[in-house]
Amino acid sequence: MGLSRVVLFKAVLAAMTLGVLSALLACSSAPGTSTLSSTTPGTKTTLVSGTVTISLVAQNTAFNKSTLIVPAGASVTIDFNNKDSVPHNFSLYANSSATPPAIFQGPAIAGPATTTYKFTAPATPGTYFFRCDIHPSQMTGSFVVQ
Ligand SMILES: [Cu+2]
Repeated sequence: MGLSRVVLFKAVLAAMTLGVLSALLACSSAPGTSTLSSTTPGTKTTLVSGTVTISLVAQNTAFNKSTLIVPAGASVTIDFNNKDSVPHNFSLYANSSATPPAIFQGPAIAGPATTTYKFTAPATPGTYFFRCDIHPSQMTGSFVVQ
């Protein structure tokens, strides 16, 4: 009961959002009253933001996340926090063979320090591979592009 109410509420919110956007884009004739009768519910996925920010911590020669998930082609920002005194970085490769050139290779930083890495996610969905190039056997993970 409670859950279904929440689901309904979210559905109404989504419908309202779509309704407003549809009204803005198409000058709908009845924008204020069409919250549950939007004609374009299927466009929802195209409204997902093309940017994503990920927090990634390096500590004790390990990343705090083993899987990162981003939309295809998204503008990715990684807020990188190296809590170790030794240098770490973040690099993205097509797969775990990590054959150069990297899709993205962030400059290594010695900690404790933070930096920001920005790059564009691959346009092709799939499971890619990230690692710290200084510790390629200890600091690795899956970078999933959806
Ligand atoms: Cu490292």
